Amino acid sequence: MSDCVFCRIVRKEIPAQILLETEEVLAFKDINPVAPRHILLIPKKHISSVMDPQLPTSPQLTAELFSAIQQLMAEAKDGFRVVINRGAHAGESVPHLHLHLLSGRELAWPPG
Ligand code: IU
Repeated sequence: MSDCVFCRIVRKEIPAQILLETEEVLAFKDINPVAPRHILLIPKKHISSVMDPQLPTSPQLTAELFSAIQQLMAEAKDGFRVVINRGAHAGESVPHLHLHLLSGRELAWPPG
């Protein structure tokens, strides 16, 4: 989608601190981190949310998402959390599927 902020990051029209890029996924630092290490992992193709009926798009996307989590979190020896916010009650604010990868501090459970 041309005006989607994450699509614009994918196209490098908006600067972001990119940590990993593959054929189907992109990972970059969250602009407003809530943990010492807060990464967003997104499909490069515009998928509106985890409830988008076009999911699952391809086995390659699924494989690249999980491979990216393993690569990005390899150093998070004390643990990490993967979060997808969906809907108003969860605080979803950007309509392009994104996984939050959080590490670097103890994370409370249940989440607030
Ligand atoms: P949410 O789950 O939709 O609430 O997460 C959106 C995240 O995208 C949130 O943590 C923002 O800080 C982050 N973000 C960003 O990193 N860069 C941006 O240009 C915008 C939002 I807009």
